[in-house]
Amino acid sequence: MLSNTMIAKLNDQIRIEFESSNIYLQMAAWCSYKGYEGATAFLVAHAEEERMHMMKLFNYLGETGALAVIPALAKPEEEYESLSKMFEQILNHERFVTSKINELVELAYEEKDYSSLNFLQWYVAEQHEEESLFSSLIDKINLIGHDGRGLYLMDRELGKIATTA
Ligand code: OFO
Repeated sequence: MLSNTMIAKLNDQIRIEFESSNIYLQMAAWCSYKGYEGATAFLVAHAEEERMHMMKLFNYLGETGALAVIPALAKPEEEYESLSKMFEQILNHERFVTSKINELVELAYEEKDYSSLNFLQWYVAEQHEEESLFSSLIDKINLIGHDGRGLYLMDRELGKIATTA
């Protein structure tokens, strides 16, 4: 059985994953509007992944006899300065998500809640993967360059990742 604090924090994480999904979907809309087809496909797929992260929490709360609460969500930004700035924003957002997962892990330790500790390991691994993916994408953008050709190559690369993922 989960503590009330754990239930509240897991529900808050539902909100964070949901909002992440919406942020990436809005970014995908901006990319589509700007003609970045590869980035659009990549971000749509990533928005779906975040929804799956949210559903895992929703299911875990249900399985443990707790009530999952579907929250009101913040509206994402609509305008972005550039593709490279957008990826920097994504990396910062993922770092924020990692800090929230770490808080959950700390709480599970404090409460000797081994079930949640085990459940959260998946998120720890996932955050490690996501931070490393986005920082390598930023490195690539900086390497390829920010001019038209560089953006074209980067967009193509993102499209490839979206189809192979
Ligand atoms: Fe991209 O973060 Fe979910 O967990």
